Amino acid sequence: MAKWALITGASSGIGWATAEALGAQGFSLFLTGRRTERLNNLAGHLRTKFPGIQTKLGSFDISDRDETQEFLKAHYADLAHVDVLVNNAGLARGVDKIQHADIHDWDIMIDTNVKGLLYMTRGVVEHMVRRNSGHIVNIGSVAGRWTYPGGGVYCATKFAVRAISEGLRMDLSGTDVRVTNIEPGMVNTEFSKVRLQDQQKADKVYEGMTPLRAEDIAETIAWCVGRPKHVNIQELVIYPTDQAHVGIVSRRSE
Ligand code: NDP
Ligand code: 8X3
Repeated sequence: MAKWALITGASSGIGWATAEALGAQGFSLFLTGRRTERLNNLAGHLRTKFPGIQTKLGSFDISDRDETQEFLKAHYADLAHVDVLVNNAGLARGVDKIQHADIHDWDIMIDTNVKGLLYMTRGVVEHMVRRNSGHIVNIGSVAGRWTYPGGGVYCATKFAVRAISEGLRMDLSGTDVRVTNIEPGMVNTEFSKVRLQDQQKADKVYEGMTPLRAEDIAETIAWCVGRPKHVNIQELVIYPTDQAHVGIVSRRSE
């Protein structure tokens, strides 16, 4: 029987790379995001690269409770077979200080990174508990452990991901369902472009340093998922070598 992984935010960055890494492990893949064309391209690419796997797609806005509930309801039977849920969809919006920030940016971050992750978890974990098997991998961040100026609300959402991961692990105690929180530092994806709404500003974020690649995080996720069932990697902080801490980046060209 096929083993299935559902990856949210698979249309780009870490989610896309994770689809490739889990596809290489023989997982059939349920890929979600808003950009349907990207998901179609990814599914085509994966089926060519890994002919033995199956793919399913879900295009919806995870920050929208009704849309997400509709997806969960429509795919209730499929979700019963999900072995691995990678809660990856997320974003930062803006770097303004709290006293100047756009409240709309806060709503988007909180609704996506916290509420969207919770909706998906609720929809999948009940099946895992029933089967007494499964693995939920949340993509937190170093921003879920340490705060930096202009990042207060994004950091709050990732602190929430850490708390949810810990609370869920406690709630699942006594079952064989595992929960992992991956906490990356700087990864060069579309993240900074989405946050700053400007490609040139986004490029400057990584200037003179070597950031993590999406594949670095994907390989780590695949490794966590591939551990024997009695092993749960609870949390992992992964920085690029050029980043000693949030805000402490070695730019070798300076
Ligand atoms: P990308 O911007 O490249 O990818 C983000 C993904 O999330 C996209 O596939 C996007 O899909 C999806 N997404 C965003 N909003 C929604 C939404 N409302 N509904 C459905 N899907 C959504 O960034 P990354 O790959 O870097 O980000 C992945 C995760 O990693 C995020 O949770 C981020 O916070 C976290 N992270 C990133 C770091 C970095 O430095 N890059 C470091 C630490 C953590 P679409 O637009 O098609 O909907
Ligand atoms: C993204 C990493 O340091 O930009 O979560 O917040 S950081």
